Amino acid sequence: MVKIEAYRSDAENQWCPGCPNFGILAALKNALVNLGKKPEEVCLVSGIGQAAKMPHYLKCNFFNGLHGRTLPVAVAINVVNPELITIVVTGDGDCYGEGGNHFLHNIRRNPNITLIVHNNQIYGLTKGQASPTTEAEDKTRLQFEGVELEPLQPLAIALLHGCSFVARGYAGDFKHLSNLLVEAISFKGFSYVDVIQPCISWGTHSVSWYREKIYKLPQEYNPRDKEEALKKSAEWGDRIPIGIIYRDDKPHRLFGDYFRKNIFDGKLTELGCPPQRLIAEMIERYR
Ligand SMILES: Cc1ncc(C[n+]2csc(CCOP(=O)(O)OP(=O)(O)O)c2C)c(N)n1
Ligand code: SF4
Ligand SMILES: [Mg+2]
Repeated sequence: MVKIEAYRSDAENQWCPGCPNFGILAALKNALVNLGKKPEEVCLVSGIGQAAKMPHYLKCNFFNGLHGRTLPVAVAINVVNPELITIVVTGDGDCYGEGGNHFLHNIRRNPNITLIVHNNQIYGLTKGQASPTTEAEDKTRLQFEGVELEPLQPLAIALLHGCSFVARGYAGDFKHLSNLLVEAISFKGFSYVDVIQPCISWGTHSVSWYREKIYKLPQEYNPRDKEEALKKSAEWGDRIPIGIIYRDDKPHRLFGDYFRKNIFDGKLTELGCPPQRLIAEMIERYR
C-alpha cells in the first residue's frame, strides 16, 4: 500500500502562507495515493510560475522546463514511456497564454495525459499582471484602469476541439478536488481539469467572492450531454459550477499509440541509445 509520506518532498516551500495552491498539492497527493500509484510510477511536468513549482513539493519523477512549453514535454514523455502516469501542472498564464498554442493542438492530438491548470486568473509569480482568464474591467497592478479584453473561455475551447474529459475543480474543496483528480488521472486520453485557485496576494477576487459563487454540479447532471456541457463551461458569473462538465468514455485513438505504431515500432525506452558512432555520423551529415 502506498502511503502519503512517500510523496513528501524536502524542498522548502516558496508559496505565500495560506495560498490555495497548498490545497491542490494535498488533493493531488491524496488522489495518487488513493489510486495506489507509487512516486516512481508518476511524472509531473511543469513550466514557470507559482503553479509550476508544484513538482518541487511532491517527490516523484518530474521535468520543470520553460514557461508555456509544458505540454510538448509531457507528450514526449508519454510517447516514450506510456506506462508512466504523466501529469502537467500549469498556470492560467503558462497554459492559456504563452502555451496557448500547445493547449489547442494537444487537445486535438489526444495524448494519454492529465492537465491540471491552477487558474488564479492572474500572473502570480510576476506579481499580478492580467492573464488570459482575468475578467474584462478587472483592475490589476499593471492594468490599473481595468483590463480591456474579454477573458478566454478555455473549457468551451476544449469541448469544441473534442476533449473527452473536461472538469473544473476548486482548490478550497479538498475532497471534491481529490475525487475529480482520481477520475481525471484514471481516464484514458487527454483529461483536463481547470482548478479555481484564488491568488490571495495579487488576485482580482477575494476567496469569499469565489466561495459565494461556486456550486457542485448536481447528481442528476449528465456529463455525457455535450450541449449541456457547453452551457456549463460558459457559466461564470453569479454561479460557477464545479465537477466533471463533460466526459466521453468511448475509446479514442491515443497520440502515443499512433506515434509509436507509425514512427517507431515499440516503446522508445526499450530501443536503447544508438551507438556513439552513429550519433557522430549524423552530426557530421548536418554540419
Ligand atoms: C517566455 C517567458 N515569458 C515570460 C516569462 C515571465 N513569467 C514567468 S512566470 C510568468 C507568469 C506565470 O503566470 P501563471 O502561469 O498564471 O502562473 P502563476 O504564477 O499565476 O501560478 C511570466 C509572465 C518567462 N519566464 N518566460
Ligand atoms: S502570489 Fe498568489 S498564487 Fe503565488 S503563492 Fe502567493 S497567493 Fe499563491
Ligand atoms: Mg496564474
